[in-house]
Amino acid sequence: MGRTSHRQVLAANVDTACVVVSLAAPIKPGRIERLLALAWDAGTTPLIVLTKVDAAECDPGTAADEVSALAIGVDVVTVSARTREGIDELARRLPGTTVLLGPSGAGKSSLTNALLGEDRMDTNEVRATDGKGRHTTVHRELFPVPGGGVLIDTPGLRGIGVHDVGDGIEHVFGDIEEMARGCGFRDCRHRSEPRCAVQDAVTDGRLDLERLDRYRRMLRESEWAASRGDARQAGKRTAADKAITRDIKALYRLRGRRD
Ligand SMILES: Nc1nc2c(ncn2[C@@H]2O[C@H](COP(=O)(O)OP(=O)(O)OP(=O)(O)O)[C@@H](O)[C@H]2O)c(=O)[nH]1
Ligand SMILES: [Mg+2]
Ligand SMILES: [Zn+2]
Repeated sequence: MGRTSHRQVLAANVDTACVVVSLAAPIKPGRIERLLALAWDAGTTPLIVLTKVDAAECDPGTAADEVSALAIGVDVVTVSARTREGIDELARRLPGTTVLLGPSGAGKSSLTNALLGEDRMDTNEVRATDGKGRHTTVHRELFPVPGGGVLIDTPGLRGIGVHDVGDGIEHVFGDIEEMARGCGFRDCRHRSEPRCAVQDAVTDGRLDLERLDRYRRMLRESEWAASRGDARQAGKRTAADKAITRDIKALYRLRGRRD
């Protein structure tokens, strides 16, 4: 999926964006933060789904704590599509329209099948060499959920550009933005400026330096994108919003006839 179409999966009418993270692979904080920014920016409520707990590489509780620290104000649930651990609880949290986001091989389609209670989506083993997925799902697919609501499976997102996430950055890094209010300079870059409250937090261990680096990187990219003036992008978003709204309306009409 190209960068320009990310917003398409997250347009109007989506209530919950599940950020699907495999516990059978190393956790990539930057990717989680970008997906969260994308979800917030699109006006959805993100939920982190740690999946493949049956095949976890690390202690699931420790992983959940690590991910919670990146995802302030976001719930984290742990599941296995294989054993169905946590699936019913997850289903109860997704009453409206839900989209599954995450890299190829994370287990989005397996989760779709588990939530639907039947094998509707094809799935594929991740590559043995590097654990990457095979981009098995190539189109977005919408399904009515037995208990009500709509589930949207998506192709694995390849790269997420910052013009896709916009205001989401402030939301994801709300802790740092809050700290920054204490900086001596309004336009503090939190590098070597005097009276920098953010650097103070790093020094006394309240803030992870790597998280600060990721925040700075995203801000830089976003400023760069803004300086280019992405009017064309904004136009595409509108068209994409219309497309998904159409899909969802059609699905509800179908449900109405069936019920
Ligand atoms: N052990 C275990 N394996 C799982 C689980 N969920 C998915 N897998 C496996 O992970 C691999 C990838 O799963 P998919 O559901 O195809 O992943 P995807 O996110 O849909 O990938 P793309 O369609 O390529 O974006 C498959 O071999 C699944 O069987 C799980 O809960 N436990
Ligand atoms: Mg898939
Ligand atoms: Zn500062």
